[in-house]
Amino acid sequence: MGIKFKVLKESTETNARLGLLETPHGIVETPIFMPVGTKATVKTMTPEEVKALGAQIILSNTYHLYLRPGHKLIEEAGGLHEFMNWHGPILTDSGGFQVFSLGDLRKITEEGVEFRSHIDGSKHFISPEKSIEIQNSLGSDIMMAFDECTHYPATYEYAKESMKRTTRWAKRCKNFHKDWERQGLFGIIQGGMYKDLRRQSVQDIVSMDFSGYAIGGLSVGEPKELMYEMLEFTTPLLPKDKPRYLMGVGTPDYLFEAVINGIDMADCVLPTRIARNGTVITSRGKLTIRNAKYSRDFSKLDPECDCYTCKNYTRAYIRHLFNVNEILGPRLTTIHNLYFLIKLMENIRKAIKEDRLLEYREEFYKKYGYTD
Ligand code: PRF
Ligand code: ZN
Repeated sequence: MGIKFKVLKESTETNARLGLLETPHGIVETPIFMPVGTKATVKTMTPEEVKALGAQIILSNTYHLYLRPGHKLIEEAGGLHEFMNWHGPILTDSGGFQVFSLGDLRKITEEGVEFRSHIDGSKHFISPEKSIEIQNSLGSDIMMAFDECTHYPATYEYAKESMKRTTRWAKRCKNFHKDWERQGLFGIIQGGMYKDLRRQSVQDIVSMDFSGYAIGGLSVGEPKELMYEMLEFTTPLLPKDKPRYLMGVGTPDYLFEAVINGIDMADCVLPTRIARNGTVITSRGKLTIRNAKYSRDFSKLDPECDCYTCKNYTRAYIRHLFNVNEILGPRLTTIHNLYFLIKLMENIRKAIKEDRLLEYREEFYKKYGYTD
């Protein structure tokens, strides 16, 4: 069965597409936003709640699960789906990005990356083969190739060396993976902020024929305009008949621009992370619920939202929960933020279907308060 992708409709006014992504654990409508469950849980939510919000696929992380509880333990449990009781599609990131975020704690060689655990300092080594071995044990529907997310800024020389290494690692991942019926594998495009390197990366990675393609190394601290420029340059180079995934992007404006350029999938920890410190995404922009001005505000978080939180609770109540450190606070804001982005993508799919994506974007930006 493996991974199958079907484009249902191409937008007439932009490069956006409407599609269906078939995985061993179910079908995903694209474009889609994937909530992040790094450590085999979307923080504060049960899988049933995540599903009820409308999530169709979640993302989890090789690096974190390898360290704790260990991929062999998860394999013993019957795989990640069984272990965490999420029976829909799961995508796992390869660990590359997380290991590279460790800074001084890691050393890159041709063979792979040596690093010290951020938990207890113990020494580990992840190679492309090891990353696939771990992801095979986890049993995710979609695995990611082991890559190096080139830091920003990077010199041309470094970005090139790093991109070439990512290509060699991708080849090793591809050769090591055996059961393509049970698990798909996506290749990752790198190349820093250099167009010719991006083009080369696309050429080399696409020639290996993966189940889908991800654009990595963007939204890593570069100015927004540069990120849009690279996105606009790189996405159209990817094959039309395979899913395209923009890694680590999840603010409403980035999601709009990604979809308009032909991206089918995106993920981000942002909505869940900011929810836990009391920041809420609404149709009128972001708000910080701890703010004193909400102490007697008995309206809902977002006047236009019909999530469980907005149907039942007021800003004043949620502010109170955060003020007294009650655990229900982060749960309610997480529900709202995830629902907001899932609903946004649903609206985006509908707008593509009805050929009014640009109109919808304008309407959204006006309300949200984006000036550009
Ligand atoms: N590579 C991997 N995961 C990622 C990234 C990447 O470049 C990014 C960059 N935004 C987020 N997550 N493997
Ligand atoms: Zn809501």
